[in-house]
Amino acid sequence: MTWRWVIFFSLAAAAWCATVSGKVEVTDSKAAGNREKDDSGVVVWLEALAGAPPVTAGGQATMAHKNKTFVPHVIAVRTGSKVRFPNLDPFFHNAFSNYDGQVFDIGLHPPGSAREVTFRRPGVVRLFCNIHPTMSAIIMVLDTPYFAVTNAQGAYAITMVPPGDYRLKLFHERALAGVLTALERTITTGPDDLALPTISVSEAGYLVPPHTNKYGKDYPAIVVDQYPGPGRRQ
Ligand SMILES: [Cu+2]
Repeated sequence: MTWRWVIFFSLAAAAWCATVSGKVEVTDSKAAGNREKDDSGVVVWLEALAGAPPVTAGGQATMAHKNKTFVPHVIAVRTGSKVRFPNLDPFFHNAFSNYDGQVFDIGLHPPGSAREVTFRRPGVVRLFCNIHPTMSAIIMVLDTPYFAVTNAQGAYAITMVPPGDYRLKLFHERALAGVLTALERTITTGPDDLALPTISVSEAGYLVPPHTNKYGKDYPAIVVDQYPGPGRRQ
């Protein structure tokens, strides 16, 4: 097959695919009174009801250390994808996860450097920094190419979805597992774009789980950043 036919079939396949879009509204948030309304960070994905997920090359994503936070706070990637962790702060950081999902540890991470981790195991990766106890983030590793993460307004758009029947699933770090399971639904896509009704995700009953450092111990009471020199206190 010539490259012209490859382009033709690729464009034809793209024409048959749809965008599935909608809005997620986070409700019952304990933090709602203290901050602007923020419906970001909810992962929405589609799993085909028939057949195996299509084989696609692993993607690339970035999660930076910046101002003592992981930016962005939530990302979703396909299994086999590489996530790059650049340290944009003038002091050391770390990223590790020893909970569910893929276990990893990028070690002591100097300012201006970047580390990469390939995520091969599907699941929720809850990651932390071994130096700064307030830092946390989520990497959702999915065995499907059809996913999106909501923006601050709760909007999502899953592109290039072939016609078929799918199970729509959600993940939100401050929602109980039973709440998320109850929100699952089956959808059918055709050649036209599909706009779904708003989905409300309740944070009721959620308690922030405490976490330890990577050694399973409590964090030190005072964090001493190790750059640009010893003794710098935050
Ligand atoms: Cu840190």
